Amino acid sequence: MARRLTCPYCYESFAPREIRFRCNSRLSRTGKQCPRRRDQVLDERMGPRRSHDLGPDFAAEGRRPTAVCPECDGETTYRICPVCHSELPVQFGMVDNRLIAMVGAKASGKTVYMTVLLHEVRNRVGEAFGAALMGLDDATMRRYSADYEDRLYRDNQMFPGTQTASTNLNRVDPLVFRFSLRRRSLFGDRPQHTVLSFFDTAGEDFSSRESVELNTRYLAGADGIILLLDPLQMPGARDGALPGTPLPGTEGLDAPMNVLSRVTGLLLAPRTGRSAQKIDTPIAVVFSKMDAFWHLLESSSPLRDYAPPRGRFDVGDSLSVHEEVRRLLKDWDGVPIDQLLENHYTRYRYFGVSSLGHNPTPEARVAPTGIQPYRVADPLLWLLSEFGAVPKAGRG
Ligand SMILES: Nc1nc2c(ncn2[C@@H]2O[C@H](COP(=O)(O)OP(=O)(O)OP(=O)(O)O)[C@@H](O)[C@H]2O)c(=O)[nH]1
Ligand SMILES: [Mg+2]
Ligand SMILES: [Zn+2]
Ligand SMILES: [Zn+2]
Repeated sequence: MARRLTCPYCYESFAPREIRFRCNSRLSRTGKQCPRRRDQVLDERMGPRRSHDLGPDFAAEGRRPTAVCPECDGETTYRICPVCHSELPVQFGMVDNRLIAMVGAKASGKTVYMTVLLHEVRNRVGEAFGAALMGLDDATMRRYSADYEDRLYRDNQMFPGTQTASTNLNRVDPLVFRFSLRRRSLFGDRPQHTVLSFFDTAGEDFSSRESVELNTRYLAGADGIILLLDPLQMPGARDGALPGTPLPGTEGLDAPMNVLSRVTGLLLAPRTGRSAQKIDTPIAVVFSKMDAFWHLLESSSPLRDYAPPRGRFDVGDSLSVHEEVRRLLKDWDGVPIDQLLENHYTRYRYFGVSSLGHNPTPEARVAPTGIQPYRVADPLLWLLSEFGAVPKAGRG
């Protein structure tokens, strides 16, 4: 089968030659100029937010970096997705394009985690790894700062529950970033780019039938999965949580085991006939809100320690966290989770993180001590190291 590409905006896949172009609407050599207009397809798929006045789109040989507009004879470098008409990243199809799906039950901490993770990668982690993270398009930049970063870091507020995506089944609106790492090689310093696409799902999207189709596409197209599980939603763990921890109500909530089963079902479904085979998409199984459990851990626990800040993904450290979480799962009645992962996935790794480092206040604000993230970047760095986009250190 020919190589297929997956759009980081709509998660539909297509052959490289199917890529379309958009006229740049400038005055061409022959003195013609295409008028700007709204793009109906983009409107429909991505919402009117992304579709202001744009040049017309047309088909041409999608494997080439440029094409000539049939209406005005102008040459354009804007390549667009044939399905949703989003502008594709420069060198799309030539640089690594990695879609990372983030899923988890309602109130498991996905929105807070994504906000803190991206903030950390743009700042502290980026510095340690010599990496940069840039929004790939204006909408991502605007939305990340207005809807996420400002709310948490400037206004110190938690988020309302994320809106379900199922109001428009075709519409996904992920945040798309370019992760660039300077890599030293025999040929000198050269940046290596990876496109990362994050889709902040609403927890209930994994329990309602209507949105299963959308999520199947989303998960099937992903190169890596971050599954966020909330120990406060596990009966065996809840009781041990730090006194004063706000416990998510159990009404309408889904136990982490059920969320994992459903995600696994979605990943196995399109693979009829091969169902005996394990899922090879790497899955980071991340336990959130670990600050509520620190008091139960010995001071020698790898979950009290920080990952060594070496600018490499430390394999030994990650494996000791993995084993520690597996041990905790036994205390938390979570052994079925471990068995399911073992039976169905070739690559899974456990993580324990705290996005905030503390409980929020009863008014749903950041604690006065501020945001003190713990190990939030480990899952992403593991996935990137599995893709070969971040160097590993140590065994493995
Ligand atoms: N103690 C502690 N609580 C956290 C942490 N992260 C999130 N929480 C709590 O979990 C609540 C839900 O977090 P969200 O990120 O909004 O959860 P979500 O998974 O996006 O929820 P939906 O959008 O409804 O699916 C927050 O309002 C906090 O009360 C953390 O690191 N530590
Ligand atoms: Mg949310
Ligand atoms: Zn034109
Ligand atoms: Zn698309």
